[in-house]
Amino acid sequence: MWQPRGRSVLTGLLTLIGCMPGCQPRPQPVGVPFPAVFQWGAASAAHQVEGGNTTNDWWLHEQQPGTIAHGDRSGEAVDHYHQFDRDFAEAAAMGHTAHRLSIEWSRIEPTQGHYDEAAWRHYDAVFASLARHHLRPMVTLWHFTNPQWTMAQGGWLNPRTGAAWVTFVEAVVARYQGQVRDWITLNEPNVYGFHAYDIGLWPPRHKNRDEAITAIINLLKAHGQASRAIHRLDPTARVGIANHIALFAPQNRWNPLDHLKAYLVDNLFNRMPIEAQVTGRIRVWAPGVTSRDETVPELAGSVDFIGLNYYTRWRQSVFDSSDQLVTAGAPVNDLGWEYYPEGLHEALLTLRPYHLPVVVTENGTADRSDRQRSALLTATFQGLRAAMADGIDLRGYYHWSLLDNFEWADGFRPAFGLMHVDRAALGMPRTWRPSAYLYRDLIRAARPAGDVAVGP
Ligand code: IFM
Repeated sequence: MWQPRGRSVLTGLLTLIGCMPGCQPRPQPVGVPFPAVFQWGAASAAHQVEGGNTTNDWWLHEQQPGTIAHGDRSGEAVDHYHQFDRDFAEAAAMGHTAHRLSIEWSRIEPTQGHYDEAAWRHYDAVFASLARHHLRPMVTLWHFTNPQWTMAQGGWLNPRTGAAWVTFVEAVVARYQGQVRDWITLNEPNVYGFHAYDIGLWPPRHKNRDEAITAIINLLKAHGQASRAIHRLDPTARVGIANHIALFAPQNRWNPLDHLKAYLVDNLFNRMPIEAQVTGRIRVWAPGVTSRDETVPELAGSVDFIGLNYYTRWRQSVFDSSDQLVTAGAPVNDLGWEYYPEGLHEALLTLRPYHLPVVVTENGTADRSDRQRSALLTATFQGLRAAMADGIDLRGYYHWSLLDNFEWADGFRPAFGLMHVDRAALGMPRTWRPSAYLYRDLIRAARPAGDVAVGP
């Protein structure tokens, strides 16, 4: 079991003079084999692909003008609600062995305490389809959306939301244990907390950093309870959180204050949630906002693996209030995020101290032209092998995403899909992008001969 290690003054000083976030990993051999248990797949989330999620907070939010880029609304999304079987057939044809999806809480429980039988039957059919296509499910139990009734009760600022969600989690796990063993309780609680309660871009559109930290802490505490409940219902279950890790590096490597800013942002955004889920200790130090230190017994040892969502690196400067500056001259994707696939290896190395299995639960890029995605996939496979050579116990890679989808406040323009979706055409036809063929070939080459998809 991982033992908590305090971040010493020495560690802090080493960070300031040049390594930790932003340091370059050494070049690695390319021949490291992937273990037979390794899962290959793609990840998605209900609200971004299903369509028709009318009873959650995002649906309400989208109806207000000015909330989503280009006036988009999730609407029918990419109609995965009706086309899931065909979509899973395509994933299987790409050689995927697993698929990460989320169950929409607001569909199952549209009003508090009332579980919708048709919604259950829909997900029954989804899991039957995954099994038919030999795709091992990894199921996310909360991916940013909330039933509207929870928001009327104060959303994630109210610990009762966590208690209500744990009840939903118990119902889901009771129904699907035996079909599902890999559970992601929460997707990116850090991203949600800051977007919904600090930056104010996502519902409920608050602008208060202290509230953002409270929401993240309430999510983490609920995760701790959910993890206990899942293991109680199925002792063979494997539970994790999909943690968004962004790399934070100084804008000016000679400026110690830029290093300090990168260190503080990294600590609050990346390390705090991971340390909490592993050790049970929640330590927040946000100068000028709040500092918290509490121990939550349910959180200690609450994850069987660490989920990593990696996308990009952000520069930090004391002369700029933004914490999302892009490296000067660097290539960027369609959302203006630095294209930096080498960072996956760096992000994986930050997880080494926890001595737990790691799953890359998301990684990809917004690239409608598909000019960057193939190079990203090639670099990613090198990064995965390099991380394994460095001792990371890697168990899976889930590309974000199988299909183009609804990218929250950025709407439908950013295209993350291995498959392009023509939303304007009848039936929303899907087409493989060139990178989908490449991913298939990389998986083929990486899988040990004779390896078959492992069932739950
Ligand atoms: O689309 C999102 C997803 O919902 C969470 N992780 C990052 C993705 C790309 O921004």
